[in-house]
Amino acid sequence: MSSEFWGPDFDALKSQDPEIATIILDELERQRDGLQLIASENFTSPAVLAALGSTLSNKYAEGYPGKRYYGGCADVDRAEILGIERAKALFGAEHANLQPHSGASANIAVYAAFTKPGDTVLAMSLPHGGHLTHGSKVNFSGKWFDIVSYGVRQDTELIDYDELRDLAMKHRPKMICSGATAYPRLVDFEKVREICDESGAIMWVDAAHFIGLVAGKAIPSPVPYADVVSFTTHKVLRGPRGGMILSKSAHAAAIDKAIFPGLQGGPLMHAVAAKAVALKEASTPAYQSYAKSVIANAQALSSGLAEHGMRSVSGGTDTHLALIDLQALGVNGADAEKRCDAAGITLNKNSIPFDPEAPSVTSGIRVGTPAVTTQGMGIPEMAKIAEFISLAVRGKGDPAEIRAQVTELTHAFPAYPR
Ligand code: DSN
Repeated sequence: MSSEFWGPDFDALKSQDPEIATIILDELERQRDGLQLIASENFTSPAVLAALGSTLSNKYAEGYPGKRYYGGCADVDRAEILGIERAKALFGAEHANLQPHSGASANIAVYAAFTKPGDTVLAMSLPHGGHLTHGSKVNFSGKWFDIVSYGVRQDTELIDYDELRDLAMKHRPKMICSGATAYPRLVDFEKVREICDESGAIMWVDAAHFIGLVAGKAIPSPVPYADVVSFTTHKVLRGPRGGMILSKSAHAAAIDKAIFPGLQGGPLMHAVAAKAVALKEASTPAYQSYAKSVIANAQALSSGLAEHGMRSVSGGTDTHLALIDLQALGVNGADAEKRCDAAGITLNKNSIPFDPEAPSVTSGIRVGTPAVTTQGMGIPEMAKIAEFISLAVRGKGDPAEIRAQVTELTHAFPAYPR
């Protein structure tokens, strides 16, 4: 073992490529100074960043531990084995694959493992909170598969499990996908399992958004119910950008083959190692307390916004995000996003269920608390953030003045201390 780490040398980057170095520093400043409320973002730890910036990036390792197509893989094998063992232990999973380069890659692998082009898949519609890979017409999933979509009820804005069951029995899909990107409530996995058993479908959960809350034992896990669970590692889970798949052992070979050689070549071993680091961090009591605070903060932010006339879709949240209906304010999502940006508040416009506006405009915004909770903010700060958002979205007050208050708040809770 070498005792010396050879890693990021920012001075070298500054002298060799000042243009890129400046961009990296500007982005760090943006992350530090502003409020980061994108529900799918977080601040990774220095340990995760060190693994990501390591010389493991140099190694080709097509295949799996002990079965590689290149020599010299003994060390990276150890990293991947550790990561797999940590994932299985943390989630109580029978099988884990840490190689997907992203959430979309993980999802493509799920389709490849369980379906053939033309098969019917039942998934949540994008306008009701789903994801591009759940059958959007502009995505491979919508082009290559016969996608039947389910959504939420108009009165409750909650998943309509009766509709889900009826569609499953009528269309007999090969696979049913649950999980979404803009659904603030818990999914009833037991019910979805029953529907899958009744209709003979594979149960696939895309847990990208909430897997970190599962890791932190803050919400129920889909793992005991699902045949396969795909997710990203960079959201609440706070790992590197990337994907992961858990499955029952009966599906292990199909999943592994779908990833390699089915879809990907060499795994990104620096990212695999960084995922292992994040899994270790997520196994601690400190992380469990973080996950609970993420939800408490999201609930406080949702209530705070409601006090300012911004209704949460479904009346609140059980998770890390809230979907806000701006129709009562007469401001669309695109304008709200721009106004917040000008005030140093980063969030995204988002369609709400039954949205009369186009996806490029929308009637809503989505806010999430993973990043601000990592910074150490709590309930009192959520009230302040709700006020800042209200001022910005309504176009009241000088954006520069709101931005100054935002910076004062974020400097009291530094993302990456100076
Ligand atoms: N793009 C992600 C999000 O923001 O929700 C989903 O993959």
